[in-house]
Amino acid sequence: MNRFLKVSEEVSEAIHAHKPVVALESTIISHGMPYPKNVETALNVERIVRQNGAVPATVCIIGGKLTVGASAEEIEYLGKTGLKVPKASRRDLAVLLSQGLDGATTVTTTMIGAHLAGISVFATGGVGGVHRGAETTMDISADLEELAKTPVCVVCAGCKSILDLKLTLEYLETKGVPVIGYQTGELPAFYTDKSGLKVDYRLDSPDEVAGAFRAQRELGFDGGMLVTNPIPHQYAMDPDEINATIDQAVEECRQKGISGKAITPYLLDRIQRLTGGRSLESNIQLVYNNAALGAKIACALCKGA
Ligand code: PSU
Ligand code: MN
Repeated sequence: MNRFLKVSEEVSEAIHAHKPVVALESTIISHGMPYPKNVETALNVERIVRQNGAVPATVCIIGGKLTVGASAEEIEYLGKTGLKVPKASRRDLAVLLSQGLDGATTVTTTMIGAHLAGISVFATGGVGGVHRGAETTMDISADLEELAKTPVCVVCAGCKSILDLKLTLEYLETKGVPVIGYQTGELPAFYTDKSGLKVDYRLDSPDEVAGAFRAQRELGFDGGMLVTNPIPHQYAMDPDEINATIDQAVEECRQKGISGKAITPYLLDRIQRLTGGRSLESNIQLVYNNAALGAKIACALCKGA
């Protein structure tokens, strides 16, 4: 096994027994939500994965180990330490691991950890994408490259409109990443279940998603798959309101000159404050919804294996 990888006993046993496992990320804990809601949410997400028949594996970097299956104490530490835990994308891994440091894994590095450990399904809230204005800033999340080259099925609630959703879909098409709408033909936009953009394919059951993922593996393709699962309607926000808030946050971000990896956490925090915490509640509910679907897909994959 890779000397930088640490897989918890429970997760390791489940993988070896071909039981369903769902990977979970830690940037959402340290950078995506305030303490203590972040810890409470992360522990609830693990519970929901279990209730749906799979073993949760929260991924993070602790003391120079890419940890797959964080303990409750580690989750508490990541949540409490918050922004002081470096947000770790692919380019950060070598230095953080060799220096024995900690890190919060993004979608990119959670996919890497999942794949190294042998986990095929990963559930989260939102993935990174092509930022608005990327034609001049070149700010395109490493998450899209990772989806192109690492064979993990990522379940999310679509992309936030802090991104250019149209360009994000174009980029994924170029990279050969299938974008699946779960029980919808429209790309969900995180806080809302509609974006006005079509997804490549609509699939209606965990079995169908598992079937597509299996086919991709049998074709010998390296890449992953993006399953977009709309926020349950009762938790969705009003599109006009949330889009106006996002526009305001993006404009403030631009005026303050915030750049690079600080952009996404800044915007998430601003949006949460501007909506008086209502967007946080939506965010939490959509993550729960994705955790349940991720577990069902992981179960379907095991059943057909
Ligand atoms: N989008 C969200 N919530 C998040 C993130 C994105 O709605 O927490 C996090 C994820 O960890 C994602 C990362 O992988 O931000 C993308 O950051 P960047 O845009 O810097 O690549
Ligand atoms: Mn970026």
